[in-house]
Amino acid sequence: MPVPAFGDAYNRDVLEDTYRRWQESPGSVDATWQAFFAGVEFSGNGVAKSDALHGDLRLQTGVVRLVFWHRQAGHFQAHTDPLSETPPPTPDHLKIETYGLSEADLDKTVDGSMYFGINGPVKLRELLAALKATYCGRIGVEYMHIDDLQKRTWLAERIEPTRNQPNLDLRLKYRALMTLHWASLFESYLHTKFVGQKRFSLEGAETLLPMLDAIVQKSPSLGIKELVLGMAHRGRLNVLANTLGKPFEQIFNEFEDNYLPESTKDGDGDVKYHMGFSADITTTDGGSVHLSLSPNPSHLEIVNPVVEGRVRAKQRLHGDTERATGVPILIHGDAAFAGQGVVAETLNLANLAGYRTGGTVHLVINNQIGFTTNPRDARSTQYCTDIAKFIQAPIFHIHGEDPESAVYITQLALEYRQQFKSDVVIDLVCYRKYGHNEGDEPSFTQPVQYRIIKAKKPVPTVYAERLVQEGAIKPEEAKAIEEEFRQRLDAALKEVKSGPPKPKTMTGFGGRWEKLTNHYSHAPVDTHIAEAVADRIAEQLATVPDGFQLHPTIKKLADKRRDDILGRKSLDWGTGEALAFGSLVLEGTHVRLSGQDSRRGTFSHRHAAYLDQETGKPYVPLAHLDPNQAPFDAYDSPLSEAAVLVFK
Ligand SMILES: Cc1ncc(C[n+]2csc(CCOP(=O)(O)OP(=O)(O)O)c2C)c(N)n1
Repeated sequence: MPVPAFGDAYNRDVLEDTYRRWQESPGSVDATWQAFFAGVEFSGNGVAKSDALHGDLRLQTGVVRLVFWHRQAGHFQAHTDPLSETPPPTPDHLKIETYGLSEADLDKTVDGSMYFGINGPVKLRELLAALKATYCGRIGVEYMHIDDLQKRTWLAERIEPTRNQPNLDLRLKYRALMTLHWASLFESYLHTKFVGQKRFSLEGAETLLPMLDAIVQKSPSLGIKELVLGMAHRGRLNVLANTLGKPFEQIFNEFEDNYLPESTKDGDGDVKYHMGFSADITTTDGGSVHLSLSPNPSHLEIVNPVVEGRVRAKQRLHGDTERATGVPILIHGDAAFAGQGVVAETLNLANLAGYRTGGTVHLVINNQIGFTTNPRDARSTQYCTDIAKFIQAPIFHIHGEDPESAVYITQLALEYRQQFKSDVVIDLVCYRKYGHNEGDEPSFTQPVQYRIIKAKKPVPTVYAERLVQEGAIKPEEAKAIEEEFRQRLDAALKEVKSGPPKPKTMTGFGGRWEKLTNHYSHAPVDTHIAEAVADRIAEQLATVPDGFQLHPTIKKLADKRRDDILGRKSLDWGTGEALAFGSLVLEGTHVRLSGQDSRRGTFSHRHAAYLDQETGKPYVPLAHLDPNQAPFDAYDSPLSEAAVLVFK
């Protein structure tokens, strides 16, 4: 059943006219109206007489509008902010009075079948409770901006019957608690053992770890073999240690006064918040997934297109034309996601033939502050995630102290990515326990917010108490997780303190990168090609498939290129390029051109793609040189000046 596309601007004349037409012949009106009038008849006990019509219409129209507006705007009332004890007040969109309904209507039976999971008659009170639970709980859902009905329906079919409530089994609850504790203890350990050092603590946003864990754990069952992560400073050390399994010893070593970063290999003087890492992770049920965290510079969000480019390249190397096995995961800060232009540039690449990666999972650590700037001074939008709406990504807002909702929505988001191969966003609404870094005093600039934050219990404590209260775990079990983790940290620190100063261990380039060196040479390279190769390219440039209607001027140009090469005459720039590209792909090197005018060439000199003058279909001669050649791709690209540079 489609999600009804009702708005709220009803016109009585249209309604009555459509109703009359439906009475005469139900098939003469569209399917949504058919369902609507069936509901009207139903609530009129099957006697939708003309004089009863308006009363029934009022009720059923109200129902339809309530369902529509909860889907559309329920997130405004969702309780997602852990710094607020109460949910936001009910906006007018969600009040029954707005739709001409009253308390007296709540016990009337209405047709609830436009809501998934209620198939038919239901008391209005019950329908409203279902809507509130689904759309106004601890998860705010934005998906009505998605035009694709299939995607919208897929989401509604999942979140409505379940009332969008997480239903984690005990094992998953325990795992969520464990990863929360890891996140929190790791930070407090660094805080006490390396006093005064910057670490860009994750505290207040610990729920990020159960979310990442949910992605890792679920990946193998969805056919995902590789995750490429990109993130900035916040929580990076924590993610390195607890998600990617970078040895604690290595991290502690980098904090030591006697750490010698200059002893690393050429050009790798990275600081610890910028370093990349990769690891193969075995999941609890024996699956395997490769994780890499991209190195990043200080420039916030610039890592986004790098990650996309890496994933795209990996997909090509693995022949993954479905883009199903490698998934980009981008972790953003709220201020950076809303503020940095490269975010928009990268999102704009999401659906382009030359750049698609089959969808990115975006996780926003929304700690409701950027350095010392409040959200109202940092963006003109309601949410820090609004930028993602232009690519029609679904957006989920999650209460940062509700790890179960976070895990459940993360699983759903990953399924959505795999199902539709498109982007999805999760906005983790949380807080930042300290200042921007641990040396900053946040109450200089946010006195009220930090009074609330200082009074808060750590996120794992809140969750552990909840689990104890519901009888899922015993208090000793939460303590045991802490104790076991602390011992691992102690052992690692002891190891670091006991030895001589250690240089950073370089993981280096392995596998297909083994031959890569950092040394650049200006020595001339032999670029000669055999004459037979040049002739073959020449013929190909002037050959089109049977029936292909080449523009007469381009035909002249193509023939001249062929004749110039075959005649060993001097060549123009475009012909020289064609010989270079053609010979490279024949040697097995992939050639990829991207830029706004890549196919024609800025000076109308390239003509990498010929266009049939009748059908507009392209034909790329250099892609048809030999069945065994490497690909030749020329993509006309967005007018991007930053993202496109880092996307190889
Ligand atoms: C392009 C760029 N501008 C400014 C900075 C300096 N800077 C580093 S972190 C930060 C605040 C980022 O806020 P947010 O994205 O909300 O992340 P948070 O630190 O709150 O986790 C700023 C301004 C930077 N690193 N890069």
